Amino acid sequence: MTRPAVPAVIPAPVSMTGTGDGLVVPASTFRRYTAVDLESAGPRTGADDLGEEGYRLRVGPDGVDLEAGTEAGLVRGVQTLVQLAEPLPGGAYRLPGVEIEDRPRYPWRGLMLDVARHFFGVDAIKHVIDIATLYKLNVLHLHLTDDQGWRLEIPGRPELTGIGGSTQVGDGPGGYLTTADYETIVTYARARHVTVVPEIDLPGHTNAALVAYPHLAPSGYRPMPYRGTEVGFSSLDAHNAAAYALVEDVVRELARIQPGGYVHIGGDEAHSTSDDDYRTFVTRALAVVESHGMRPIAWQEAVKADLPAGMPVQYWDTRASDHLATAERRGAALVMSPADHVYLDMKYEAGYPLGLDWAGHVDVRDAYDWDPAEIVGARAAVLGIEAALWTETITTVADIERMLLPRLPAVAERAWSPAESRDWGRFRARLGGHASLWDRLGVAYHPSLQVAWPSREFAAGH
Ligand code: TNX
Repeated sequence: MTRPAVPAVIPAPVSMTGTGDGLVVPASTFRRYTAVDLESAGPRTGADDLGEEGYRLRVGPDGVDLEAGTEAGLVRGVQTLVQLAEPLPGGAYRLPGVEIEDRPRYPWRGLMLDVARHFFGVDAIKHVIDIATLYKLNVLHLHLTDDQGWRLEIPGRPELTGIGGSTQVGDGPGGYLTTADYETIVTYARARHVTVVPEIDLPGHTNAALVAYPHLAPSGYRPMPYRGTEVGFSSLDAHNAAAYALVEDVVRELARIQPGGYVHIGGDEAHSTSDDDYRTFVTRALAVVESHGMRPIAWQEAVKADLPAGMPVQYWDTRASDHLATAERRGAALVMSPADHVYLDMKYEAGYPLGLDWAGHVDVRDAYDWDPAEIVGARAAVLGIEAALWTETITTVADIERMLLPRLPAVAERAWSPAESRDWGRFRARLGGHASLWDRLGVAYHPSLQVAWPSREFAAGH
C-alpha cells in the first residue's frame, strides 16, 4: 500500500496524516482568500486541550470536522482548509483525506508594514492582512510615523497629517489614514484574529512631526520636509513638556480605538539624541503609554532606558549584540526580527530591483533556515517572530507582494511550527506547491531559484 500524499500546508502543522479518500465540495464553500463557509465545516469550539489558537481537523469522505477551543483556533483551521482545497475544472474543490492536530509554537507571529516611507492606504493594508492571515500570522505592526511622513490622523492635531502627512520618499504626495480608516483596519484585522500594533516612532524618526511642530525640535534644529532615505538626524526635545503633550494626545487616541492594546514607541536609531535625553524621553513615553492602560513595546535600543519588567523588546539589529544581552539579562520578552533573516525589505540577491542590502541579501532559505534558539540564550523569553517590510524602495502593492512572497510563508513557518520540523529540502518543495494558490489569488511573487517550483513554465512578469 502506498501512503497517501501529505499536502503542502504552510506553516507545517504539528501533526498531519494523510488518510486516503477525501471529498469534493462545491465552489460556493470557498470565498476569495481566507474565508470558508464555516457551516459546511461543522465547526465546534470548546475543545479545551488545543490552547488559544490550536485546532483539530479531519477530512474524510463523510465530510469535514473542525474543532477548536476558541474562535481564533477555528480561524487558523480554516486557513489550513483553504490551503488543502485543490480546484477542479468546473469550479468545485477537492479536499484530501487528512487528520491534523495543530497549535502555534509562539504567541506573537507578526508582520510589520512601513506606511511612512511610502504611504499605503486601507485597501492595500487589508490585502496585506489577507496574505498574513493565510499563513496564520496574528500581529500586524504598522509603522505609522517616520522622518518622511506622519500617517495617522490625531484629533485636535490637524498639522500632524495636514503638514506631516504630505511627504514621502521621492516626490509622491504622501497621505494618511483618517481615524475612521484606522478603525476599519483594526476591525478587519480583529475579525481574522489579527492584532494591529501601531508604532509611533520616538524620539528619533520624528522629522515629519517636527515639520508640523517646529517648536518641539531641540534648539538649533530647523525641521524641513524630508523625502530622502537616510535617517538618524531627527529628535523630539526631551526637555520640552509640549513634546510629551503630543505623545499624550496620540496615545489617548490609540487607547480610545484599541483599549488595552499595544503601543509601539519605536526608540530605534535615535542617533541625534544623547543617551541621557534618550533615557529621559523613553521613560516618560512609557509612563504615558501605561497611564492609558496600554501595553508598551519598543525596538531593542530601548533597553538603554529602564523598562517595565516583562515588556516586549523587538530585536532587529544583529550588529548590536549588547542590546540583546541586556534584554536577556533584564528578562525582557523578545520579539525576534533579526534583519539578516526576516527583513523582507532586503534584496533577494544582488541586482534584485527592489529593496536594500545593508543586512545582506535575504533569499528564501535565509528567511526559513534559522531559529531563535540559535541567536538568544536558552533561558531568554522569546515571545515570537516578526517579519518587517520597510518601504523606502517599495511603491506599489505588487512590490509588496513580491517582497512578501515567497519569504513570508518561510518566516510564518518558523513562528508557528515546531523547531524540530525544520527541513529546508522539504520546505522548498512544499513552498513551490503554493505558487498555484498565489496565481489563483492573483498575487505576484518572486520566482526565487531556491524554491522547488512544480514543473511549470515560469510565467513572465512574476
Ligand atoms: C532600519 S529597523 C530601520 C528603519 C529602516 C530599515 C531599512 C529599524 C528599527 N530601523 O528605519 O527603514 O532599517 O531596512
